[in-house]
Amino acid sequence: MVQPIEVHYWPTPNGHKITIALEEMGLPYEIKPVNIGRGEQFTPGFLGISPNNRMPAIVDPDGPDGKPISVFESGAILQYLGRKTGQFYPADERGRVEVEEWLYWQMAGLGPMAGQAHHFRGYAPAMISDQRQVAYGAIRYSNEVERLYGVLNKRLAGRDFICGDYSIADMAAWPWTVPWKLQGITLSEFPHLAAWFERMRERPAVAKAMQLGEDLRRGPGLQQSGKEAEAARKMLFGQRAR
Ligand SMILES: N[C@@H](CCC(=O)N[C@@H](CS)C(=O)NCC(=O)O)C(=O)O
Repeated sequence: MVQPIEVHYWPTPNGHKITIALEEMGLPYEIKPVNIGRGEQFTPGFLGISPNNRMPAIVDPDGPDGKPISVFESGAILQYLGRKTGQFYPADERGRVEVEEWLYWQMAGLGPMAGQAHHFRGYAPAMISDQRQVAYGAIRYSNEVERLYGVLNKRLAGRDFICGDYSIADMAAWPWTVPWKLQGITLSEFPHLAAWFERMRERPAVAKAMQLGEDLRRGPGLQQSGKEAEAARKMLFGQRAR
């Protein structure tokens, strides 16, 4: 019997990438929630598989040579799953390079920049009394995210998916475009991207993965009180080596 892949997960864009991939690939999996607002990313067990104290991470009991393997970093997980199943990650070198270009574009560009935009637009205004300090970061990262939307929009002109055929590059990028309003983006200004956004959203596997995230967030005992949300902010922001 195929044993499920453990998915150490919390419903954020980086987490969604992996549940989308697993749904699309038809692999059995089991969610192991890592409530990052409650500091579960710092437990020794989790750090053993994800030393950067970030989710997502997976443990595949049926790794290479049939032995278990753990993988952290969402891009590495997508590549691993793509290689394992031979799906959504071309085997030919040219096709693979193209998918990797856009996967790394997301990992090094869209994800981190959008993450900073979320921080400066969504969280910082309530945390910093001098709003001028917030403005510089908000403008810098909003501009960069907007530029990246422009790049992706151009790429998607005449293509249904980022690399033509649906691939792990789409699974990586799409979850980061879901909070477009929070990023200060007007989606209709990017028509090719907007069409792709809908194309992605309508995929049953994508819808299922997103619903799973919603259900987890609403799960019993998981809603945060105001105090808990504040404690979570303290936990998440201002981390240093320790
Ligand atoms: N480059 C990493 C980033 C992962 C990441 O930033 N995860 C965040 C949630 S989206 C997290 O686990 N944060 C916990 C923390 O900041 O302590 C990846 O793509 O896997």
